[in-house]
Amino acid sequence: MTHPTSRRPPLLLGLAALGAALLVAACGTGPIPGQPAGAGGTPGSSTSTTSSGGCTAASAQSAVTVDATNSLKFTPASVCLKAGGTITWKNVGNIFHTTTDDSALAASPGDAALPSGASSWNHPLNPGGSFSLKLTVPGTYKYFCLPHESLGMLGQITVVS
Ligand SMILES: [Cu+2]
Repeated sequence: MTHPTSRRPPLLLGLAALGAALLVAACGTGPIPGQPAGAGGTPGSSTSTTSSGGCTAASAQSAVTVDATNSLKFTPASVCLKAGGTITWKNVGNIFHTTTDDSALAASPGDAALPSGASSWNHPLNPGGSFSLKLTVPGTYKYFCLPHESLGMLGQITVVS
């Protein structure tokens, strides 16, 4: 033995590592090393993050509902809407939120986006409250929650005609 101080058998080290891995897996909500944040979503929703890929006239809905939650998320974070359709935000928790698409109010300019010709909005979502908006201009809308923008409470709407 050239290292008399390291007397712990390798098997125990392996078991300890496995136990730690199981604890991480059981926890579930924490970020997983090696995966980008937000990659823990449901399978099949991977195409709906940034591009409009997957949102076509055939797949677009004429009415969608997005929940604003106590986890400081819009759920679903990305929706596909027919031009002239209606999006409704619902505050399903007990924390005040807003739905806001106005680059003048965004801390990060990239968190707000509007197709040209579309109007900005900024509307409060009180606990239990809701707000509906009809979107007629096709394109990509990026909106956020005013108090929680920096915490990643962001959403996207793709409108197709
Ligand atoms: Cu919020």
